[in-house]
Amino acid sequence: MTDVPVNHPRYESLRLREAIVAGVNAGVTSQHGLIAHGRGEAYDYLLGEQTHTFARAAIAAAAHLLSKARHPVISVNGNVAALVAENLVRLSETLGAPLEVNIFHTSKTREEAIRNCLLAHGANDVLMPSTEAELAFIESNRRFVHPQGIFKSDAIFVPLEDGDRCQALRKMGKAVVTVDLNPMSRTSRTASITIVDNVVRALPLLIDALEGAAVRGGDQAPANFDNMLNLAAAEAAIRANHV
Ligand code: PTJ
Repeated sequence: MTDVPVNHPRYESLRLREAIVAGVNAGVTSQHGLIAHGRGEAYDYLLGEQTHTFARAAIAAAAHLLSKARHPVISVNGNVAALVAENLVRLSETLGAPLEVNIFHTSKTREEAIRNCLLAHGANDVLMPSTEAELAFIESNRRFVHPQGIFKSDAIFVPLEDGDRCQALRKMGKAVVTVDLNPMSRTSRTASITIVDNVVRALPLLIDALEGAAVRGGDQAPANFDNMLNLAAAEAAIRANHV
């Protein structure tokens, strides 16, 4: 960052703000993405800006679910492209899952910018939304998907999802793994597995969990993961610290 000293107490938070602003300036992130980021910041603050035990449990369950999926896909929007493009590419390689651009705020130009951002960070191929395949149960731009990607998938990793599409994907019988700092959001409550953590911290841990499982020659199913109980633990952590 240009003018913030590394020892500034809010350095990491300010670095992420700068990354999101850079994403907007590069045409990757929408202006609405700034507001969504601010909401995430607020929840992260309430969570003490750390990865909690409930997030680690969700990451272990997510690694298991995604590694067992027949056709996992990684859905990328403008916020995550700005924050974690390199790790999305690493996840795609580790999991052998395609990256697919899918955004809420309609813009062909931004879809292309997100694709280019992923290619610049080492992706070989990026699937794009198409009018050849549409998701059921949803009206927004996010219904347009790639026939060989999200449309065909049995499991989707979609950090910072919106509630409507999450519900639609679940109704279509697909498993959804999301990352959302708000344990009370509709997405959090609808997803199969919700990792309540900042995507910046959660993604490297998810990649580690998948790589660790590969080294061990197969992972073990985490015992009794229950998404709603896990979300209750996240909400309790917020209340214990701040009410
Ligand atoms: O690029 P687009 O058009 O697809 O737009 C992307 C956004 C994120 C703007 C869009 O999907 C949106 O409006 O999302 P929402 O409905 O505001 O939901 C965003 C959720 O992500 C909120 O619950 C935030 O708390 C959460 N969030 C924001 N930043 C982070 C986060 N969760 C994890 N890590 C973050 N860094």
